Amino acid sequence: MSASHRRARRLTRSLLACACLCAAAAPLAARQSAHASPDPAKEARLAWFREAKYGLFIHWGLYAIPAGEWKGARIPGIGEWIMHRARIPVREYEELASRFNPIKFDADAWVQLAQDAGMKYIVITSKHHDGFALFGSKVSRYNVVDATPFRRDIVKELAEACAKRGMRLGFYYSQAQDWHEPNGAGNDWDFKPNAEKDFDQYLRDKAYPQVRELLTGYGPVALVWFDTPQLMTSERARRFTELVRSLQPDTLIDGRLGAEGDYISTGDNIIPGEKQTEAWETPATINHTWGYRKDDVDWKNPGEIVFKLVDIVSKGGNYLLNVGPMADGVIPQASQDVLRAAGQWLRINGEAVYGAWPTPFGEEFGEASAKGAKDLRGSPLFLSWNDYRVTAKPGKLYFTIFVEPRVPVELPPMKNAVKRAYFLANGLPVAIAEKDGRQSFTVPRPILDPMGTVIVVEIEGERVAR
Ligand code: FHN
Repeated sequence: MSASHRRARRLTRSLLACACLCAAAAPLAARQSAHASPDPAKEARLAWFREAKYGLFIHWGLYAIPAGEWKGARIPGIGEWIMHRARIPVREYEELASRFNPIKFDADAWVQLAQDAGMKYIVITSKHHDGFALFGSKVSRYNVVDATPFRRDIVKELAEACAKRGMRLGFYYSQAQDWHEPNGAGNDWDFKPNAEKDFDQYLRDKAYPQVRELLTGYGPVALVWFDTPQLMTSERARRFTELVRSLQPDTLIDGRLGAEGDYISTGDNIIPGEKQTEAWETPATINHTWGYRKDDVDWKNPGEIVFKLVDIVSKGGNYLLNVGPMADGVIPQASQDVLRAAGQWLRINGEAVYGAWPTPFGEEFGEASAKGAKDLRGSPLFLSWNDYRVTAKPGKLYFTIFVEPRVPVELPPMKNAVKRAYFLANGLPVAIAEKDGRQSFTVPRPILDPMGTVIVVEIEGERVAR
């Protein structure tokens, strides 16, 4: 295939995908330069995270009961925002607690799902913006133990199941928005506007003590996932950081506290266009909502999940993929099926993912529009290509092929000699040809695995030299 044909083919399938990716890349790259000198303590904390690559996000709370519908009306938007979207008064919304009785909740089954999916950590909403705690808090009775007929500490059960099965567990905690509290950020339909609130009273009497509870009563906490840092001055954020560091020095802090965390959190569902050296994570939905909505059945398919995971890993990041359990405690079967199918792929091809380095190349991500086109935000348009992604380990390059190539795949230029190449799935050799100083391999058709065929290229030396 000629270079121009290849460019044209890629151009048509990537125009839509790229605008938001590029928009995300700029701030990431900019922030990266602020951390030029590596912090050894931070790097030590991050070691497991950089290895893990793939985690399960769980958004669960009272919002799973209305599931996107309030008083017979469909409330648009993400499910966990229903209280805000429908301006539901606190007194009405909190009645949901008396109906929260998820008798099918089985912490072991959830951890088993994450393991079947090939995920290495779990992050659960210990308290989302609605203010309801999924753990037995002594600080506020608005929690699963004191306010529901269920009376079981969900976070504790999950922590025990994770400890038993060797799964790391982290806690999402909405540090600023709390629509249940008069002085928490965000609820201006029951309470005063944010600017007139005594936000420090809320922090002092609920948020700081609850974070302390989470870090003292539930075993080792892999990370705290703060979110939407409204009203978070650096002083207010610093107190959260101090709490976490003093109680569990190994616990990671995400990138949405309102102060520097241990890693960068991208925007929701945003994958940057280029690789990044600082640790980062994309939180992502498996359909369109985080909290369960009964009308959102637009599940991503396993192939899309595998592509996004490998794309993210090839750029140095982690993929935190969400499920929204239903009010009875069951994770929707369709989302379980998708996760397990992607997990099956990982069982065969995980070597290309876990602990893998980002690509030593980068030209496979795509190219800037030659015609100077701009995206919706006016930034230069980047045309992303989805043919293959590259991840690496010492002396090995993993080419994960997503689009059946009609012509030999040219290896990007490098000084290293190639020792051999083979399919990761079955070890069968792949011939490397050389022409005009460029090395290439041919992928037999039909492609071995349409979800992603991994070809391992072994090279002289640990790392690619260019
Ligand atoms: O407002 C939240 C939203 O409900 C969800 O928790 C996501 C997950 O990243 N974070 C916020 C929006 O970015």
